[in-house]
Amino acid sequence: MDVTVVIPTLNEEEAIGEVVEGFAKRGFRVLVIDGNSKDRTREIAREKGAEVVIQSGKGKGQAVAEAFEIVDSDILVLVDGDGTYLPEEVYRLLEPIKEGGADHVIGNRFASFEKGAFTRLNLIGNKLLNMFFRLAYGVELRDILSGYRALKKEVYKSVELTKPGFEVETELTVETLAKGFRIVEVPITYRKRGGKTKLNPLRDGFRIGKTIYELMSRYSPARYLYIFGLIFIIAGLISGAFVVYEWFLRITHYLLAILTALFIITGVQLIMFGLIADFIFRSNVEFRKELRRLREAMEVEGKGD
Ligand SMILES: Nc1nc2c(ncn2[C@@H]2O[C@H](COP(=O)(O)OP(=O)(O)OP(=O)(O)O)[C@@H](O)[C@H]2O)c(=O)[nH]1
Ligand SMILES: [Mg+2]
Repeated sequence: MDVTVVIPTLNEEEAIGEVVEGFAKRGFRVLVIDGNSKDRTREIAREKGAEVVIQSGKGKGQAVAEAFEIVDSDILVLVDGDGTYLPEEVYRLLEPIKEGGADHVIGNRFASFEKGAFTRLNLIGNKLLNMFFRLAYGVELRDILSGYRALKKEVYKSVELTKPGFEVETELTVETLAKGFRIVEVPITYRKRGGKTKLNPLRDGFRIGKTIYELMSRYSPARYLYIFGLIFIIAGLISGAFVVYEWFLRITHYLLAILTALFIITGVQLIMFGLIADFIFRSNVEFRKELRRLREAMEVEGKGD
């Protein structure tokens, strides 16, 4: 299968040579998408055999989105240029796709990471964001922010990336799930970084958390409705309890009683709409999956002729 390795870089002269070489000598085509580095990153990358493109906009997310347009291989491997991931482990990521068991493979860094590869803040932040993700989406993934991934052409050509920066991994994960593709995680090694980080843990961590929340509407639009429905019902229960309590004291609140009924009816309705929205959305995802399976089966048959 034809594979292109995409490496987004911004001032990574310390590590980029080793990374490009690691993939190039194993026969992979390498595309470096550079954010206008002020050091020798582009020169070194070219020397080691990469094709180098300067991104048209700003941020890792924009660079990745642009690379997805340029590349046309069966599989695209995405990896950072800071030397934290091992080129020789790329086969672990390719395997599940080749075997037909996955459309998008994530390298799970928590499997084995070098001391100092995560700062303490990054480790806690990563764990928290993954936990939040599992809670919000109900999908059992351990390392959604990993920078080492393999994607089938269908996936990288159909995901819609709108975020410019470090929200890109979150968006990639959510879009893959929302479009009905299968994600698999495989254990990989994570090494300590050479060169300076481009990540601002607090600012970017916050943005990623916000993105996980915002994108819930793409994957499970109903969850918003559930939350609002629940708020209405709780408000209704509180005002209702008050009305009943006062009624026992022989004080009757007509208006508040009506309001209570409205709160609870509205809340229940919102939750019902949510259930319907969820049902429609999920059948849609199932439908896409089924269509894809059908198309694949037809392609296999077509090749047999
Ligand atoms: N093209 C491009 N690449 C970028 C940009 N910002 C960061 N990168 C690259 O994206 C990759 C990931 O960035 P890192 O700074 O390593 O972020 P991180 O891996 O989340 O954080 P660390 O754990 O500190 O390494 C690196 O190869 C960066 O050079 C950008 O604006 N444009
Ligand atoms: Mg890094």
